[in-house]
Amino acid sequence: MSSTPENLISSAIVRKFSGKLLDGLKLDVAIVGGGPSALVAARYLAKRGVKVAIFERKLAPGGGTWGGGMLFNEVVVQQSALEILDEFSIRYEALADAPGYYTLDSVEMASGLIFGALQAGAKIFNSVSVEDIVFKEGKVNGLVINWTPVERLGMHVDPLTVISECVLDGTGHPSEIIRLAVDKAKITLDTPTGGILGEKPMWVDNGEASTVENTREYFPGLFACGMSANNCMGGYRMGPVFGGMLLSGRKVAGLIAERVGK
Ligand code: 48F
Repeated sequence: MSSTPENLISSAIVRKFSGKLLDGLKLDVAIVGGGPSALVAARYLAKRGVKVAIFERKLAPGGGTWGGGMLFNEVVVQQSALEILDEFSIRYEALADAPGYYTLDSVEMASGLIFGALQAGAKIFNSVSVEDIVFKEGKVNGLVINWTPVERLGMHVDPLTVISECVLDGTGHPSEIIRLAVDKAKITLDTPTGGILGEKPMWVDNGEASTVENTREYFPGLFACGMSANNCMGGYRMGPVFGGMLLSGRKVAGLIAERVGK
């Protein structure tokens, strides 16, 4: 029987996706979460020739970017982050009454960051939840993944694994991957207590600066960026200003690229 269009379309999707997933099972860097800091990290890593993929729980990557502030779909960035927006060709406008601050459309930012990461060569696996880490001989070696609908419906389905030289926790406020590593692998983090210090309340300028400062390696091979890094080190939250997130992503890309020798 000859192939029908229905059959050709379905087989093209299955073949292409299977190839992408097969290729994604062994990475230099596995990123968990597709928020703004992780998307920036993915682009800068991919541009340096690092094999990198993002695993994002939701259907749409972009994390907390889409909704702006309280669903008013505009966000604010500071001057120091403009060159990162330029790198992604995302447009912004100066605020005449607030020198040093710029506004931009949050939908353009989310879609621009996603597009920029993909165009640079990073892969994004959406609707995939990371439910555990691979931990061997005292080192974080990768991720344990499953479909988000499997997770949400509580289906009893075994996961698959992704092996990687480094793991980046970009899961935002809860630091899900670092939390898993502390709770299940009993690792000691490079923090004053050895554990997660926990995010502090809102203090915009302090939070913005500490997000970048706190972006680093917390255990050999395990890095954190964005709000996850701030949660690890007890930094303040900052709301809908995104310069710190963008700068955090660029910083962690540099640290990881050095770590994997690229
Ligand atoms: O929180 P999120 O946007 O990450 P971020 O880069 O940015 C924070 C800002 O959006 C905002 C802020 C700015 O001032 O405070 O909150 O730190 O995105 C985190 C992403 O990780 C996904 C989650 O769905 C979201 O898109 N995520 C979280 N846990 C998992 C996950 C998991 N276990 N597996 C896969 N994805």
